[in-house]
Amino acid sequence: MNPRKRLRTMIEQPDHIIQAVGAHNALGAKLVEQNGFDAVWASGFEISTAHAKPDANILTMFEFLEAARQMADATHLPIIADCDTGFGNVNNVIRMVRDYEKAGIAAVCIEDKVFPKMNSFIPGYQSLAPKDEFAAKIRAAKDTQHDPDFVVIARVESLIAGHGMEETLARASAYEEAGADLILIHSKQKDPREIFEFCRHWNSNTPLVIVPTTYPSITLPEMVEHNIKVVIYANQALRAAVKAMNHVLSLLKSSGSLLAIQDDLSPMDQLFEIQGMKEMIQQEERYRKQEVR
Ligand code: SPV
Ligand code: MG
Repeated sequence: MNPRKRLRTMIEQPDHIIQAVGAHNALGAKLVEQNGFDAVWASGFEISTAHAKPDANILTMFEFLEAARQMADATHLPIIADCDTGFGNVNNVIRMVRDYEKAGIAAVCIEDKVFPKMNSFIPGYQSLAPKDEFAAKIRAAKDTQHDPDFVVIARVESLIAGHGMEETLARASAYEEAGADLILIHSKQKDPREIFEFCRHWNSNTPLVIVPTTYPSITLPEMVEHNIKVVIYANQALRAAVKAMNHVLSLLKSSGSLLAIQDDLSPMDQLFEIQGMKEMIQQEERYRKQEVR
């Protein structure tokens, strides 16, 4: 089954929570797949960090797309691409959907902030786009896609920007009406209470997506209870990698010896396995045999 169909099937499967994990390149995506998750989140935050650039639309669409394309190329998992605000207005969204669909991406997610967006956890810069303007972007995205299985996610930043529940629900409903396949409801609270409140008011069949970065206490049974369909663990793998790399680098610097860090390293064989080295050698041998004949 192709990744888009797989994502659609998982969305329609009752009582299954899709667990997506953030990545910024093929390696990250591959590890997400090897650890049994359902999908990869091509995270704007991760891709920006990997370029040592702020998560604020400093990178261009091409750079985000190229990272997502490499992830799709390296795994069989559906890639859910974080596309910020759609890289501009409706015209940019139309080009974006064409290009992401051609690259084999299963889903795109756009958020209702003004371009250039700012990472949701930086206070003071969270300006929302007018509701109708963003709904038009969702309509443009849905009108542009060719494959009916391609998924468009509308991300509501109204709670992040400090607007009330009423405004937040009105925005989510407008984006649903515009054709969004899923609604991502984002929060920066330290506990999931406002997310639960939103879920209780969400009397609709359009499934919900959450990103519980700031409220890690939420459990999978609580998500089932609140009808949440997709959970995105957006950046934990990268944050773990940065911590592990810093640990090894500081130990190496202070000790001046590779022996001090041996226990902290993945074996080389594991990296060859990620590369697909064995398969490459097997394929070369197959063709070499054909040459001899
Ligand atoms: C990302 O991973 O880029 C996201 C999620 O958009 S968040 O950083 O929580 O806004
Ligand atoms: Mg992002």
